Amino acid sequence: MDRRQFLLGTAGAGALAAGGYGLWRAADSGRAGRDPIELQVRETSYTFGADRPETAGLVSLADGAPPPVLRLKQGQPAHLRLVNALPDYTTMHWHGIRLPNAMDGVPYLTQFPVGEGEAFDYVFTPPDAGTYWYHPHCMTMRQMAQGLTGILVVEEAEDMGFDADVPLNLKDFRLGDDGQLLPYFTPRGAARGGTLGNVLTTNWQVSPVEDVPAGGLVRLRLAATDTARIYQLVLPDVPGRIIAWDGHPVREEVPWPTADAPLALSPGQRVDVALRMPDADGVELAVVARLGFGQQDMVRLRTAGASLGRHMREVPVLPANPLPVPDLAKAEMQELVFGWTPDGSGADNGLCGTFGYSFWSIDRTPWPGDAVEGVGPVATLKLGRSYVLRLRNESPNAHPIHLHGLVFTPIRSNRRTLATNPTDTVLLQRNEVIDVALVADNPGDWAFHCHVIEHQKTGLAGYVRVV
Ligand SMILES: [Cu+2]
Repeated sequence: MDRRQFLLGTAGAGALAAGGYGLWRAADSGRAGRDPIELQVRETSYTFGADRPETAGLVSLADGAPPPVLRLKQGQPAHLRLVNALPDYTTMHWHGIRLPNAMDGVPYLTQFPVGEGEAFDYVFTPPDAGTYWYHPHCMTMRQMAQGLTGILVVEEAEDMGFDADVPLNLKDFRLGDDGQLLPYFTPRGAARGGTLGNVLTTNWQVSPVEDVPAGGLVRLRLAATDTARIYQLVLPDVPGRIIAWDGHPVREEVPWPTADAPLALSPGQRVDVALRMPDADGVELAVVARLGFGQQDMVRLRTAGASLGRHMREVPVLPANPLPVPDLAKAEMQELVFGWTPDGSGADNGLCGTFGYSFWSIDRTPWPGDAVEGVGPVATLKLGRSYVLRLRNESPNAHPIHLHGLVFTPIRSNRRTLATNPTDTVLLQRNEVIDVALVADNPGDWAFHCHVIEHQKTGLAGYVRVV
């Protein structure tokens, strides 16, 4: 079905999505009769600390609380029913999960926007374990700024034997003195590195304290779900190791960050860290974000109880995910250029929101909008073939480039040595060219965009077709 047929066929799609379609998928995957996990998107209010007024107009899946950590099992079918209780359209995207195209949550490309009072059933079986996340892909700028981002953990089939598992959702809010949300985006921010928030939170808390077992092995799951900020992180000075990057167990070591060389975690990226906590009770250690001026503890880990006496050598080697291996000898190269192409017209995103202007482009063409018919893919890949995509950043800004539905591996950069770990989101620094290798093993139209949402929504978006 092409985009035009899809648009023509949408009259009944909402009802189908709410009723038969998802249930048919569930039955098809052998899970009929098991209840779906219901995720109700709703407005809520919340207080970001005792010294602040309550903030209204937030969006979550829970009342007075951040969107929950969702936990699925590798290789087991999941059925997530999105119910929209907002007076606005939405969809949900499962960032980094390799799933059927129809479950990917991209408006007009893979589904119709979900209206107020409507539902959509997302049914898929996550093939890969690891740390992923979810966020809307319709009214993305507004709803993410309002808080609708959450961590999605896909647990390994076997218990990995950590003494604590701590998901940490890093996300800024942009609040005025009255505690209320400031405008979600600015033309100045959209034209540069994005509009940064002024309240840095972890799981919607400012510098929260997490109790973890003394002498224990702790797995941190850090996810950068902000719309703009590239976090510069320094990890506690204890024995530890980076065990997974963007969901997948690392193949090549990622250096332990230091104050001089912090770990850059850009919008959309995740890192899993194993730490061996000190033996004494009541010791506090921080994960620190270094800022332009000063720094902030993103979380304080506090040891509790008698030492468990664990050893770093007991940290398991995470089992490799079943990823396809690109055949570099046969891979065809395609180049994609990310650049600055200002344009007074905004994208036509139908029911999913527009800024009214464009600044950015792929191959010098700003994305005309999710709802525009007849827009072709930025690349067409043959199913099952290997490719090298040359990602060329012609702009002086950094862009975390995200590809849906497929996993790719950065293999070289013109500016630095890269760890060649499989990913779904790679940070292209200013004027950087990175070659990434992939196997086009998942058919469909896969959104491909910058994860600085102000860049995505002002032109730096497109899709890759796998047929
Ligand atoms: Cu960008």
